[in-house]
Amino acid sequence: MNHGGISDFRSDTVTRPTEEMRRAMYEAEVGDDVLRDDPTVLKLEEMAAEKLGKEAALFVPSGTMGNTIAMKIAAEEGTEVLLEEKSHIYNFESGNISRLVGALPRPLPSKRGVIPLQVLQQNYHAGERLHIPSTKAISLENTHNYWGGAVLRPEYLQKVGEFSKEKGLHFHLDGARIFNAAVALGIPARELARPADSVMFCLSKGLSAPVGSLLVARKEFIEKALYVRKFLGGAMRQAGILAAAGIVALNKMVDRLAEDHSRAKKLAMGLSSIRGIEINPEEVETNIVIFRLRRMKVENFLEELKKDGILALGFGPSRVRMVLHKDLDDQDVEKALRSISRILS
Ligand code: TLP
Repeated sequence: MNHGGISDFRSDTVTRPTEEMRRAMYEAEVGDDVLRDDPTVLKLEEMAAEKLGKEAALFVPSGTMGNTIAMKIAAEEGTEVLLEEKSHIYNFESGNISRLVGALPRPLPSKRGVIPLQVLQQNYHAGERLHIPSTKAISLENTHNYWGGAVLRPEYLQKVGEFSKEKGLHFHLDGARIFNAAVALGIPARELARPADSVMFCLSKGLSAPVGSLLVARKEFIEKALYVRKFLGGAMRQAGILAAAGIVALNKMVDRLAEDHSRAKKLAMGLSSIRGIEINPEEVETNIVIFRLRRMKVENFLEELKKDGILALGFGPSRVRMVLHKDLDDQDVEKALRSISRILS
């Protein structure tokens, strides 16, 4: 089911709200969330905290803001944050760790989002020397966008959690797509969230709500987050209108993510048999499909695809990203495979 004949594979952020979301938005009971009396926002926050197994939650306008707030509280000027070199927070969030926190982001290599424990250990600085910033936080991403929706396992997260505790670090999880990870593993999202001190997740991606993300953590952390959200200009008034769609997203849109995952697999399998494309379908675990073009330039490829009513994103000099979501069905996948075969033949 595409919109206006266009099959939009650019991102799961393009999903339109469902009828039920629109109805819930229309009917939402609202208050003033800056005064903390919007009942729908409070209900969404309570649900989010419960689903992620944390004490409290805060509704924020975007994933970027949720991550930035977490970093602002977890680290401080002149300290350091360990993160993965291809992470969204490091590459695509306007340099906020440096600009707004004043901390040094230290990008570390990984195997598809998994930074070896030894690498974390080697890069941890206790700050005992005046000229070396002390490490305050670790941030990981689950699922990992750049690594094609790769899933971090609970056993690994547990080890990072233990390391963080031992060193007194804050462990933040950019869980923009944490429900995709949970559905792929067949476990509740709270099992992935447990080792982390804070988690940000998005309602506006595969869960299809129009706007919003949540930051979940302990109560004291979320109390501080309330101040930082205000300082960043992210406090909204009758935000219950938006939160209402988020409640529907959490109640109704999580289990269906499995459909996106199986379509992503189908697309990846199809792509792997097209000459001129490099992809390992085994690596596709969730809703993101990334492949390399062997000969054609990405811009020309995207241009040709567009002529067939298909949109995708360039993700680096020879990489293309296609993301599955609720507004794409089997026919869209078949149409894309036909078009790509034609373009590369
Ligand atoms: N990702 C967007 C683009 O920015 C690339 C997308 O289309 O995938 N963490 C992760 C892992 C993300 O993928 C994104 C958005 C964010 C954070 C930021 O969320 P927003 O866009 O709500 O600020």
